[in-house]
Amino acid sequence: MRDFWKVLNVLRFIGLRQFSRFVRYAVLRDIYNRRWGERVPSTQGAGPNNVHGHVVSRSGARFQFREMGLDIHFLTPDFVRITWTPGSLPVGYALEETEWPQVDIEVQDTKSRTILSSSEMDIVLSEDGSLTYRAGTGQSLRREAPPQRVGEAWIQQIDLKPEAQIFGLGERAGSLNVRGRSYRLWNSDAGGSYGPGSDPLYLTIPVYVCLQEEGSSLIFYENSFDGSVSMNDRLTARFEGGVLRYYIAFGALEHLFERYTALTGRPPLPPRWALGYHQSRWGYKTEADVLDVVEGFAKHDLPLSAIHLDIDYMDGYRIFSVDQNRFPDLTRLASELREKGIRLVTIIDPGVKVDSEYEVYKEGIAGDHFCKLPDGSVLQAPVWPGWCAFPDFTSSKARAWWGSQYARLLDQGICGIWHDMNEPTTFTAWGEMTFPEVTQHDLEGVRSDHRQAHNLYGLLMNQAGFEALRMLRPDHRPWLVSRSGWAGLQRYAWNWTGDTESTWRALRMTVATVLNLGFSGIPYTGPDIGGFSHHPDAELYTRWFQLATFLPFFRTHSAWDTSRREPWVFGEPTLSIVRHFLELRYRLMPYLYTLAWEANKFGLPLVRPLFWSQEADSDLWSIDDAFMLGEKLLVAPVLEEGVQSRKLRLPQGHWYDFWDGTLVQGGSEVDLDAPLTRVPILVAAGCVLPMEVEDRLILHLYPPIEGDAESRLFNDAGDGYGTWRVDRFETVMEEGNLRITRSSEGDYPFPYTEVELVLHGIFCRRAWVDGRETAVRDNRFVVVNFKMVELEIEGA
Ligand code: MIG
Repeated sequence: MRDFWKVLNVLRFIGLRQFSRFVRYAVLRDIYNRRWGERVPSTQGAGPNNVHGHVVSRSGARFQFREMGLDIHFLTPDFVRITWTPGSLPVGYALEETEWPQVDIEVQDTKSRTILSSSEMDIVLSEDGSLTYRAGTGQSLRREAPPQRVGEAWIQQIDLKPEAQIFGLGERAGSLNVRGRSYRLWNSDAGGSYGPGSDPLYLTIPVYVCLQEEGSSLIFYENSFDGSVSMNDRLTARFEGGVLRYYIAFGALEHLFERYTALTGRPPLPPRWALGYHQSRWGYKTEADVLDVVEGFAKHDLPLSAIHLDIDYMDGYRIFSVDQNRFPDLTRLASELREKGIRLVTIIDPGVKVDSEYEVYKEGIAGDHFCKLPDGSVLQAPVWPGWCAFPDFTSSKARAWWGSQYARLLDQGICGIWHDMNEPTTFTAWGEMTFPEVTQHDLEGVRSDHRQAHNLYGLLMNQAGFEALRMLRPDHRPWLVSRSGWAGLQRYAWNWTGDTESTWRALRMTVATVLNLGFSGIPYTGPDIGGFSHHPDAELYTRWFQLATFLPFFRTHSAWDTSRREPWVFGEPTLSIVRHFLELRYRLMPYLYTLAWEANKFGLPLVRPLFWSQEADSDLWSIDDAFMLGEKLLVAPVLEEGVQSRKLRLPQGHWYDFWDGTLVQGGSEVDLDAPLTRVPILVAAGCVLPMEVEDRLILHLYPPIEGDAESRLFNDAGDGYGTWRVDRFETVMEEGNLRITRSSEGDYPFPYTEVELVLHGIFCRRAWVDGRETAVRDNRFVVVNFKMVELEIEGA
């Protein structure tokens, strides 16, 4: 049934003309899979059987069972890699090159079990192959039954504590806590429109965080095969091939992220412009369309950082080409926009049109860069241009060739690249919308088929793109946004959440999707504002826009047959509200950019759950209609139609209302005012929130109620690889006096000519900057390059 709707949706975009190709491809795909697919005899599930002996190795130990091998390897004393064999090893695409130091371990044998201990945890292996992990207090944190092997597939079962909640698994359409159902690990096109419950989606990652009272853990399965994770009383993970390899870390959330991103990499700093607003639409077909949009933004006084060109800019959907009638001089257009501070971004799909006159196709054939079938013929499948061939991104040679093509666009002044259809997706009348399973892949010479390469395809397309941009424009930071990917995507690209439906429930689900992507190491993502597939009304658009203002990727986009969605088409009051939030986004840039630096430095996501620093408070665990933007801002978007206020259970501590500065006591449920013009935002007490208007920095000070707090501000040139600086602001409240001390690090000169300090929630009687008294007006005063500010507070 779901297939039927998918096909119908695809037809809507494609028309009947292409449809015969989809039938033909579906038939061929099934024939190929039948002809060349190995029938693995599906044996009875077998466990490891009794352990025969072990050898202690560097940082771990290896065990031999009758049917399986087990390798336990500590990367750090609290981070361990487990590998059950037999099977093919992963190629390592997910991993950042990291040298892990040797870890001292102790091995202790008793009659029925072996205990491996590092300074931070014990792993208890029973004779039958079950594993128990104990950390910290010595309590058992995780218990794994002996794995089972059925044919080439692995099945693992883990006990879950009744209160345990699970987060992550990549991109998911549902609630924040993913426990209670089954999810597939197979990157898939949602077919033009999806809402809550749709699974799988474009970007699956076998990683999850388990929150339970005894302490949290993170598990990453380094296995790219088709698989599933289902969770009820127990968690069952299944992978159709490979070795069963996984990494486990224990500890507080920040620590788990630190470990996972040390393993799979941290996102590089984006160019600063990418954090601005992007306008897109499948349907900006010509230069005139683009100029019209740009003019509209200028006329309505709306800031804009980028315009995206969807597939219509190409000549017959030929990748890396430009339609000369629609865009007669892309170079001129790009440079004209660039002068206005607007970047052009172009879409790139992996499918290369089969066309003997077309340069890219000819080169791909000549260089042997395309995916093939077992008989050595090039795989062909239909996508936008008709029949296409597809580069084998699992070959470094193919990646380098593909990457060299980006010069064609960069040379014309394109500043960013948008990767679509890289699940990979092919059009088909029925069945899986992807390559036949028997498609051959190089996998750096290991050679395997699509069952192993499928989930890696998008990741590696981005690796190719990222490396190309690094090489072709060495003084600029690459900016790519991708629909698909896998573990490690964060090293190369941002993500967007694909073809969401234009409904309130889809808006509601977006918060959980973004949070779970963050739990999966993908911090930069965001939705198509207003939803992709249909027409939002003014209220839905406004609420969606308001939410996205506080998400890393801030872009409006929609399908070609939806009505136009530039902010002004909705008239007033939408236009003014949107303008206000756009301005707010740009004012928040110093804060956002500092979060980007934190993501790069420590692996922390920009958007975090409410329990981020209060894990012990289990009442916060399942809140997925609000989030933290960094450590200091709590955003409670309006996700329901027609409402003017909303409730929220606040984390502990003290908070200030962003809009009027009132102090709000945390730890209980509050009612928040939310007229259409406003999103409830709370600021953590003690925060110095950096905002900017042109080259003026405004430090908004929200005094601590007791004790001290630290805020950071990161600055550099906003692109390239030059010097940087971090300014730290420490706020201390002491006997009615408030002190702000600033310390700086790094060589980049302080970029603001003027700094203003604005106090919230208190009344300031007198102020001293570096010992000199300064005039305070309306709780504001100007400071430049201060080291210390002291304030005498009214009524404190
Ligand atoms: O088959 O390029 O998710 O953002 O506008 C649809 C056309 C292909 C899907 C993307 C969407 C994009 C559309 N693409």
